[in-house]
Amino acid sequence: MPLPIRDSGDQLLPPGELVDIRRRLRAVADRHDLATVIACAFDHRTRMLPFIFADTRMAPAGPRAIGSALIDSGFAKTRIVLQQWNRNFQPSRMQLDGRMPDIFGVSSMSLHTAPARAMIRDICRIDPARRPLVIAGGSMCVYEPWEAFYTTEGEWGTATRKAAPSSEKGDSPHADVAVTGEEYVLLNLLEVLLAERGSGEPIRQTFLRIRDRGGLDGVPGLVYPRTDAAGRVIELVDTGIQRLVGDLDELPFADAGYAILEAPGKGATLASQPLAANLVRKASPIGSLTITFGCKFSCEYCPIPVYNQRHIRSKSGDRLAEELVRLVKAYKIRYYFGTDDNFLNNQPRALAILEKIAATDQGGIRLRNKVRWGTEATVHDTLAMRDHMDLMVRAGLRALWLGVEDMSGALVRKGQGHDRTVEAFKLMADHGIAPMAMMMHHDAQPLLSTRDDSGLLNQINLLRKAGAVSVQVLMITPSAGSKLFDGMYTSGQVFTEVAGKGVEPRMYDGNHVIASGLSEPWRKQLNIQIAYLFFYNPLRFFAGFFKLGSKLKKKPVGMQALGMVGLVHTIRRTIGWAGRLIFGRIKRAKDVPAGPFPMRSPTGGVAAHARGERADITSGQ
Ligand code: B12
Ligand code: SF4
Repeated sequence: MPLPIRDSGDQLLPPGELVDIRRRLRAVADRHDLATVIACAFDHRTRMLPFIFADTRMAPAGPRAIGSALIDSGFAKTRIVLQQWNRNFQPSRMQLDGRMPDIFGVSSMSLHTAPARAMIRDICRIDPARRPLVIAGGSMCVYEPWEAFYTTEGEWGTATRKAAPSSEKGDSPHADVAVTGEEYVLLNLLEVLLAERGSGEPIRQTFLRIRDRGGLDGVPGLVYPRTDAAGRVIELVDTGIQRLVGDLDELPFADAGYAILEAPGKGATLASQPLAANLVRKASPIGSLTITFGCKFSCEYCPIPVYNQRHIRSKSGDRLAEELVRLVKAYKIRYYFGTDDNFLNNQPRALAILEKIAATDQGGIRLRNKVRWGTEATVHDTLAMRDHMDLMVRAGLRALWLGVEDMSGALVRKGQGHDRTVEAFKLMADHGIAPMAMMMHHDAQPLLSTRDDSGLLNQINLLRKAGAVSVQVLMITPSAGSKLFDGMYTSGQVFTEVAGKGVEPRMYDGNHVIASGLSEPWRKQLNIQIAYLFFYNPLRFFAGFFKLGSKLKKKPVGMQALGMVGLVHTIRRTIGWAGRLIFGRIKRAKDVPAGPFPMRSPTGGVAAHARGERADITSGQ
């Protein structure tokens, strides 16, 4: 079920409010001297195609954004730890500025629920009187906030939904609060807490005091537990859907987040200093950059448009150019990935951004020579830019990941039919912009078709001829917050167990076939491997050398090399699953999974983030 939409006129924060709250917090920050550590959860078992390089070589934007917001609000003692780089980090042993931090934040995608829960379990080993305030956030909490409150290993999770005996549920170590939104929600929470924090009082105590008298109920975007005297969770209170910042120029600059990254390492604790500026580029050769949020399409399997309350939000060209100049100056990062859902959503805005970047020459930094970037867009919007390809190149844009899905239109129609997709790919390739195909395999799509081009391999062949530099093939998988989610469960497509092995959150990656109505779903698992092998192989790698003179230069060869390495990992990590699908018994879910605890709004009504029980769309607070 998609998230609810807030009432019209109440979906966005008042203009200027995100800037203002940071100013207000700066005025009190020194007095409170808070130390915060934000850890990004990462399950290393998810490392395979198509993200094998980007997943660890690009410091993620979410935790960096939260870190930047804290720094910009005056809380200088903030550190970001990425499990991508620090597998052994143990929050219960961390010290920042010689003490246990006041706040411990966990950022996680649903896919990384297992390590996120492990970190929460670990921090909860600290005596409650000394424990930092534990705040969970990221897309896991946006769509399934209950995951932060039930952390017993193997018992709950996006997929392994084996409910524990109800007498034990509440005893599970848990976060103090889940943030179901963005920077503003956290800052809003801090402002409420700091307004009442007694001198020297542990902030967790302030939190519990205010929480217990309902003082957090006016902060939309939180889910917190109500507990009994022994601290056991009884139910969850959901303060509603967040209000979004409408103008992304109000966000704090991204460079601050890079300055507080923990260096890659093997230790369980934190270093005395963050990663030095001159080493940032080595650890994160690709910089992820927020440019826009939202998408005008509404594909049934995608939660993004509703998450954004159907708004398309953007930074201005001026802001973006300044941000890039700062990043180049401070960290010399050359390659960037825009975290856009569809960068070309709004053509005038995209053109303004491109023109500004192409024209910027500031303090000796000529952006068009200094940065190379890529982002996501749709075939439809790319074709609409056909007269502006040169401008894209002048602005340093060198790759576009296009949601091709299934070009036959059997899955979705968003202007990505065969002819249009091929046209868009050729157009880009002719201009030296690498076309990167994102495909979605599904039950109705054959591996190969003889009569038409509906087969997976037929389509990959077309894309290859049209100049595709990379392909990704993901199996359609229920995505929390999408329209398709409930139906996939109630129609019995989603597996809970295969050959005695429970489906884990990390398998919701599109690489594992964990949902299919077919009696032989292993065919889909093998199709994905065959499709990758068809595209990434030594033959095409060597063929790439003959194309070095094309506008795409070394990109096809480079991507083939990466793709082959990625494919080895993909096969290694999914072949066992294919075996289970062939030989094992498949158990399927019957119902839409809801969380382990009752969840309600502050007034006792239906919770905005609850699943299953929401009869219609309700607004937040
Ligand atoms: C860039 C991106 C990637 C990159 C990430 C690379 C990197 N290292 O950064 C790549 C291409 C590798 C990738 C891969 C995948 N991705 Co991806 N990706 C995105 C995308 C487009 C942008 C993420 C981003 O940086 N956003 C910008 C930042 C600023 O926003 P944010 O991360 O949401 O963080 C904000 C809040 O969540 C919150 N927050 C975050 N952390 C914390 C922590 C605390 C303490 C608090 C208080 C708040 C908080 O505040 C932040 C600031 O506003 C999003 C869609 C989107 N628009 O968000 C999908 C998204 C994150 N991806 C998603 C998925 C499913 C995947 C894949 C599984 C592929 C797939 N099947 O689609 C793989 C997983 C790979 C892996 N092993 O991890 C889903 C996650 C859904 C979920 N329920 O968790 C998303 C949300 C897309 C969607 N379907 O809606 N992805
Ligand atoms: S075009 Fe992409 S971002 Fe937009 S709704 Fe469809 S899948 Fe989601």
